This record gives sequence, structure tokens and C-alpha cells, in this order.
Amino acid sequence: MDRNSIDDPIPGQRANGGRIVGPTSPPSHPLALAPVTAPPHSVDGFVREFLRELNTGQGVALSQSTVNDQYLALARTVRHYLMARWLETVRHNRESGAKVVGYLSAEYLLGRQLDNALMATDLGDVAEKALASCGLDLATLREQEVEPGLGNGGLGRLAACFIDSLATMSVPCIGYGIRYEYGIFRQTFVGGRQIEQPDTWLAMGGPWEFPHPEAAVRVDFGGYTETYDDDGTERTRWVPSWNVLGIPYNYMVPGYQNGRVNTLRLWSAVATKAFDLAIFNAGDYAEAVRAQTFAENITKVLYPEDSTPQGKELRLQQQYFFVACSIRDFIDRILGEDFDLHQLPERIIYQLNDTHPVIAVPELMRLLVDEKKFEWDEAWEITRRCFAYTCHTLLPEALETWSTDLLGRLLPRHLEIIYRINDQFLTQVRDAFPHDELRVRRMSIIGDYPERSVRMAHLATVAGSKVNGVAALHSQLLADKVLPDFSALWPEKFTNVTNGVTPRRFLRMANPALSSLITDALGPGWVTDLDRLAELEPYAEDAEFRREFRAAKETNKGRLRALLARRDGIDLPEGHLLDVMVKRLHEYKRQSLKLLHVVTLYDQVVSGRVDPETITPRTVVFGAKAAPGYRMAKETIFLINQVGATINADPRVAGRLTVAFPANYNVTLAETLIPAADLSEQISLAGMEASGTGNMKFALNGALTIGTDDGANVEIRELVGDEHFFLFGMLEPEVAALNSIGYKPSAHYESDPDLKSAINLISSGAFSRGDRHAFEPVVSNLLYHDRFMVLADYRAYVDAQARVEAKFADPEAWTRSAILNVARTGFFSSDRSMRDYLNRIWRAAPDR
Ligand code: NBG
Repeated sequence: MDRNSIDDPIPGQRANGGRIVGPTSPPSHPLALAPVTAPPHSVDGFVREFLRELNTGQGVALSQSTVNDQYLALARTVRHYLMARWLETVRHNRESGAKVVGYLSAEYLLGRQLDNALMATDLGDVAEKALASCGLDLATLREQEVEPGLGNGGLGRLAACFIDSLATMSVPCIGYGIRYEYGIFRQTFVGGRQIEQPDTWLAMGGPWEFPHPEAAVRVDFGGYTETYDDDGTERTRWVPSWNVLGIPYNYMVPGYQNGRVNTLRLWSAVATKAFDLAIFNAGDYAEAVRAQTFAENITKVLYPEDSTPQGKELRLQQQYFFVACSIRDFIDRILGEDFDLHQLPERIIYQLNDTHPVIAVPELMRLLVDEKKFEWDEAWEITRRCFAYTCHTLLPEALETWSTDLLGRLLPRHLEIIYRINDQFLTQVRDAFPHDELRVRRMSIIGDYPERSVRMAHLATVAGSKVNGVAALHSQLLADKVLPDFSALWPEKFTNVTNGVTPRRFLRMANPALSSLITDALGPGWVTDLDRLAELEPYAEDAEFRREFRAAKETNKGRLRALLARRDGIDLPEGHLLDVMVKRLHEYKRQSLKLLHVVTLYDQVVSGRVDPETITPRTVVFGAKAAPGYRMAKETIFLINQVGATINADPRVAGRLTVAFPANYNVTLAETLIPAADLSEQISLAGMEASGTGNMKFALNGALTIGTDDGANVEIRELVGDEHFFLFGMLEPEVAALNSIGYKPSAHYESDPDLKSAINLISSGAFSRGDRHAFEPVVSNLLYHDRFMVLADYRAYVDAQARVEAKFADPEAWTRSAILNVARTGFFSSDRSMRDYLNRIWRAAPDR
């Protein structure tokens, strides 16, 4: 694989650290001590900055500018206000020597940046007035921003919430990740089926990023290893066969009105040699640029699988690429040559966000042993203290493995290091559990079946100083069922940190109506101290407050109605129970259970069993992307769309039942959708959803949850109380028991007339213009396979929905419960999650 030769990078560029050659002390000037000052917070000051950006940045006059020019100028203007704080934060970090959290994540689902930056700087009103004085509308400019969708779902969004919280809590943190040129695909529907389109988020300019090509880092791949004599010591070195450059792009991560701006550093791959002039001159243009195309593929596109890795070589390249860059960045550029790496664990803790960055473990070992010439044991001691691992799943198919063939071809030295780590580890296992070779095989980092491969979760668990799950139930199941041998060997290694969400984006910013109601009652402090929401409890008994709370919900429904009309041409009825299920499409999450409920409601009316006048008017909203290669998920989307189209066109249920499935659910849509919801659907099969974080966002915005005893639902219910949560379905031990005796879905179909009738209606062609086979894959999957026990929980679910309707009929009781949901879920702030990580795992502290 001789795509690139091992040349020095572009002349004038230094791969390792990009330090500038020149005088030993950095340039200075008295005026540079305060390098940039924030522009004045006045409307006039803002106008001046904005016009300057428009003129000198975009090169246009206001009168000639396009909306995109105006958006870009506005973004850069707001950026100026953060700049001084950013530079100051970086300087302070360097000088204080405080321990840094290096959050390693292949995904960051950031959401739009403009509003967040306006909120962090408290410039929303100033910007609005300033723009208005120029004849411009902030809301219109805001709509121009394409959100950076550099993640698939919960895992990537969690990373974004965490870095927000760390900045707000003044904890030094660098988020490290990948700058995908194309993020999560844009979903559209054609004939009810999902079509994926590339996400061209950078097409109109990226005003929030700061590229630093001069600080490029070289990353090697391929080749072989050899031993050599190093003054009497035998050492190994890696002789790679090709390489690429990683260019850092920095993004600001502003704390909430606290003067701190942390950094998110995303890496982009380019070729070490732009093209081969000799080949070009000889006339083969395609061949001349091949190396470049090849290198740039590494960060071209985000893999769209959520929770089900495909084991593709390019993905391993992505993973190694970004962690190799990130470790180099910290050791060579931030710490520098003089730093004694024995002290590394005092300066950084790398948090591994799932197994995607785990190849960082052998990479740090390689750096210490091969390059810095540390003894193996010493290097291992340092490495172990520098990493901690978060597991985000319970699905066995989601645990990443890499075939040793592939890994050895791409990273031969890393594979050797992994083997040696494994040898030492298995010796330890044999010492602790003599004569138990079965256990040794189960625990080995190297698996043999179905092919010889590296089990990344095992490597992470062996290397990590701590291993955590993401909700109480998940951490328990992780220790008991996913990694039981490891928790038996190292019980103290395992811990829980329940996920959280940032109250800034998902309450303060997304729900201005409820936010101001809360601020009127409690003052503004809750935004950074969400436990204070508890003080809302007494207001649940206050009729006037309840009225205002309902009014806020109505306002939010109005905003959603306007958005969906504009965005999707969807006409959302008024006065309905707004029932929302938004998350990735996955069988274990059971969108098909929600769908069976919808079909049942419809069936009851059209069959004449129920008088439509007696049912609770309800609008069911779905939002979900399916991985492009996940057939069952895509068939489910098709079914939902066809059922929705039929129901929405049927006069017999008009005004009573509506289904809306806006395409391309993303963070931006979530911000309008979640605050409008009455009912939050969290209906995964118990024991399958590690945590869920949407569930937290809904509760904090005053929706009631209908949910199973799964993931963080368990903790939500414990906190809000049984009367304010609609629990249904089997518990995890019941699921396990049913699995062990053998589950027969068809028995439920036969014994429950409503279920039978609903499934028959789907198979009858009623939703497919008479085509009885249109939904065959979904129907037969439910009847004969049903791995996630949809049919087993159907009856309990439909009954729980009847309880929902009974309660919704009493608006005062419903509102009381909704207020208590808000008041009792302050625990789910990601600030609290970060405190838990700091205390239980990182042993680092805020740096004020
Ligand atoms: C997801 C889980 C969710 C959880 C998020 C964040 C993966 C691998 N896991 O339940 O499915 O909320 O991680 O922890 O994407």
C-alpha cells in the first residue's frame, strides 16, 4: 500500500509539533499582554463590529450582502467577543499546569453554534437590536446555520453536553475528535422510504473553526516492525509504509457567562505530498492526485451506524488517525520537549468515549517505549493511569472487535504491543484464578471466534484505571453481564456515572418560555445549578403557576407548529396530546411498538369498536434516522410513513389522530420539538438501552414519560415518583427469564384480539393500497422472531397509554405532574455528571 512515500511534509512545515524555528523566546510586546479585548457590549459597538466583518471579512457592503454573508459576519462578530477569553484560557492552562481532561470521542453532535455563543456571551438582546437597526432579523440569520452533525445520536450528543459542562464549570478540557467533511447524512423521504443525502455542512463556510495547517501532525500506517541494537539494548521500531498529515481545527467551547472558553480540536487528514509533479507532467493527472484523494478519505465522512460497528478498514484508520494526532498534540505541543513524561498522569486523563478511541492505549505505549525509550513496566504504569473507559452499550453486537489481520496490516507495531499487554494480563488472570483456562479464554483481549480479533472493550477494561456505565442499571448490568469476569477480578475498577444533558442548550436556550417562568420564580442561578429546580416543587400546587406553565407549553407547541409548517409542510393540529418518539431507529428501541399502538387506536375507530368522539385527540410525532444498511430499520420507517399517510387522509379519524414524521431529525429540530411535547416515549426493551438522554431532555422540559424500566428511565422514575411517570412492561430479570425459557411471539398474537387485529390490518394492505406484502419483512419479524419482545409488552403498553389518556383528561393533575417532572430532574444536568467523573474517575478539579 504505497500511496505516500515517507517524505518530510511540505517544505517549511514541521510534522512533529510545528514549532517555529527562530529565536528561543517567543515574540512579545507590552500591548500583547492583553492580546485581544472584547468589543463593547453596546448595540452601537456590536453594529460596528458586524459591519466591519461584513466589509473586511466578507468583502461586501451591507446593501449588497446576501443572507449568508450576513450570517457569516454575525458569527464572526460573536466570535470576537469570545476571543480574548479563549486566548486567556489557553494561556492560563499553560501556566497553571493543572490536570487536563482529554476527552477522546469519534463523535461530537454539536448542534448549531450561533445561539449557544450568543447565550454564553449574553449578547442575544444586543445582537437582535443591532441587527434590527441594520434592517436585519436575527431569527432569519440563525436559520442559515447548518448544524455540525458530527455524530450519530446519543453518544455524540453526550460528548457535546460534557464539554459544555466542563467549560461552564471551569475545568480544563480539550475535546479531541474528527472533523468529518460530511457529517450524519441528511434524511429525506421518497414514497415513504428513507433516502440519504450527503451532509454538506461546510459548503457555505465554517465561521466557527480555526484551522492550523502549520501545526500538522504526521500519522503513519502500514509497513512492518524490526528490532535493532540501541547501544546494547534490543529495541523495536516500526517502519511504516505510508502516512498522512493531521491538521487541527480548533473550535471554541464557551462556558456559560463565566469568562472561560475551552477548546475542541478536530483533526482533518491531508496527504503529505499534495501531488506528484513528475507524474502530473507525464500526463497522468488522476494518478498524480491519488495520494491526496486517498489521504483525505480518512476524514471524509462519518460512519452512519449507531451502536452497530461494521468493522471497516477506513473506520480503523479514522480511529487511529485522530488518537495519534491527539496524543502527539498534547505531549509534543502542549507539554513540550522538557516535560518529564513520568508526570504525564498528573497532567492528563484521557477519557475513552466508548471503544472507538481505544487504539490510543497501544499508541501511548509505543510512544513511551519505542520513541521515548521507557522500560515496558514503567510505560504501562503511566499508560494505565492516563486512561479511563466509558462503555455505552449492552448489545453484544455493538462491542467493537478488529481482526488481527486487518489491525496487523494497518498497525503492525500496535498489534505486537496488544499481544504483549494481553500476555501480561493473562498471567495475572492465571495467578488470580489458577486452573481456569475457560475463564482465561473468555477474558483474553484476543478472541478466536468467528475470526482472530482484538476485543476493544477488553483492551479498554484492562488498560483503563476506571470503567463506567452510563446509568445505574446499565453499570450494574455491565459488571454482571457484559464484563463479569473483569468485575470479579477488579471490582474497584467498575463504577457508574449516570449521563446528563446540558441545561443551557436544552432548557435555557431551547425553551425560553419555560426558562423565564423558572427564572421569575427562582432567579437565574438554576442555569448553572440545576438542583435548584427542586425549589419549583411548591409551585406545582399554585394554580396561577400551573396556568402559566400550560401557557408556556402552548407557546412551544405554536413554535413547533410554525416550524413544521415551514420546514416540512406538516399541518400540526391544535389542542392535541403531543406524543413524541424521537431517537435513532433501532429494533431494541421499539418504534414498532409505538406504531402498533397507533394502528390499534386507528383500528378501534375504523372497525367501529370505539366512537371517535370519545378518544383523546392525539398527534404522534416520530423522528428517526436509520443506518443506511440496516434493512429492518428502513422497512420500519417505510411502515410508519405509510400508516401515517393513511391515517392522516382518513376522515373517520380527522381531528382525533394524526401522525407526523418530519424527516432529518437532528439537534436543531430537537430544540423545538422537545419543549413542545406532552408525552415522552422511552419504550426500549428493559436491559437494552444503556441510558438514553432524550428521556432526560423531555422530563426537564415538562413532558411526562411513558417508559419501561430501562436505562436512565429507572432513575427518572425514582426521582419524579411513580404517580408522575407511566411505567409499563417487563423488568430486565423478567426479560432474561423469558429468554431462557424460550419466547414465542405468536402466542401473544393469538391471545390478544387487539394485537391480532392491528397486525392483521397491517397485513391486509390497508396501509399499502391493497398490497398485502408491502410490510411482510416487519410483520414476519414481529410474529416469528421479535428479538426485542415487542409483542410481549404490547398489552401493558396499550393499557399504560389508557392511563395517559385518563390523566391528560384532567389538565390540572397533568400540569402538576409536569411541573414536578421539571422540579425533580435537576439531577440530570451534565454538570452533575461532570462532578461525578471528576470525583470518581478523573481526580481533577475546576481551575478558577
Ligand atoms: C448510546 C446508548 C444510549 C446512551 C448513549 C450515551 C451508543 C454506543 N450508545 O442509551 O445507546 O444514552 O450512548 O451514553 O451509541
